[in-house]
Amino acid sequence: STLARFIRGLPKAELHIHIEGSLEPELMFRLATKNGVTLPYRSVEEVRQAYNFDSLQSFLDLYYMAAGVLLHRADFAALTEAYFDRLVADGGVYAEIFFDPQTHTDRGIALGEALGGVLDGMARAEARHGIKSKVILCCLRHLGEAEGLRMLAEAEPFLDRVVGLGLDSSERDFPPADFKRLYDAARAKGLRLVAHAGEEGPAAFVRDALDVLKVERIDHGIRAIDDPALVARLARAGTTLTVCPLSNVRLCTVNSLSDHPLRRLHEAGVKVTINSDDPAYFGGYLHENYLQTAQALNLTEPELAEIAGNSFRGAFLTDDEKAGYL
Ligand code: ES4
Ligand code: ZN
Repeated sequence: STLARFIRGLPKAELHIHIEGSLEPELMFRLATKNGVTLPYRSVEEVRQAYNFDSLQSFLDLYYMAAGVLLHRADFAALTEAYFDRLVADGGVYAEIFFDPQTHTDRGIALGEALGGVLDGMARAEARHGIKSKVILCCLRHLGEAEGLRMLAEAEPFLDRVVGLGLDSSERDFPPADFKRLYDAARAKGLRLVAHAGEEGPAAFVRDALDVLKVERIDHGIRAIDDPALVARLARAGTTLTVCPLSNVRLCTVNSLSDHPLRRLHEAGVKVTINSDDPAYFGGYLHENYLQTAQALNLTEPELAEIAGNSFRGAFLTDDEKAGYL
């Protein structure tokens, strides 16, 4: 269609992608066989049938299990390279990817192997497609702040190759304010700061991520829609929200794409972006998120261009780097 062609041709940055969430069932099986890891499924079809989530936690349980097939540096590189092939096919020209060190170090994988493989994949994607990217390390909030501080300390030798710190995993029982010391420590090391907030948790968690953690961007942030004063503040401050529409539908945090808060946030002047979150699990990569959202919310071409522009304006790029994309 005309709309699909317009979107594919629109230069876009992806700012909310968990690289482990780009593990397609085919690669999952291939790595399981190669690495001698047993999966609780007999086929790719059976895996896909399990992608029927009713909450964030129901997804996370499967997602952490599946990450168990990633053992070697080359596995992480293959995962990452495959993601960038998809992104480039979708008209993506830049990405900031999330990586969860604790998912791997807690199973005895050395951080240098896992993160090294991701960085190898990023370098290989740049060599093959000319696409640049940066990596954000995410703290698994369900493990608590002390474990997050240990992760940050362990990452110290690699921080010259890391742009920022994020906070992900189960939101409701693990409020942003519990991670103040971690964020203070990361800021002192010069890291850029983001956090998942207002995905399943309340608008107050978005406010606390801004006020207590002093993050520059909010990942998801859709529950801000419940608090008009907060929406006005996000608009006034120019805070970027990295919204993931297909993820929100699949995890039942919104009822349907057609009443997704993205349109109302955009109309209130909030800098929203469109992203894929965990594309192998949620039914689509960047293009599919743009297309389905545009169709459901009747986003016009100028609106889509503005949203794609937001993805560069909100990126952790220097002004010179941004000028090359905008
Ligand atoms: C995630 Cl959708 C989502 N929410 C929170 N944490 C995550 N980690 C990977 N995907
Ligand atoms: Zn996410």
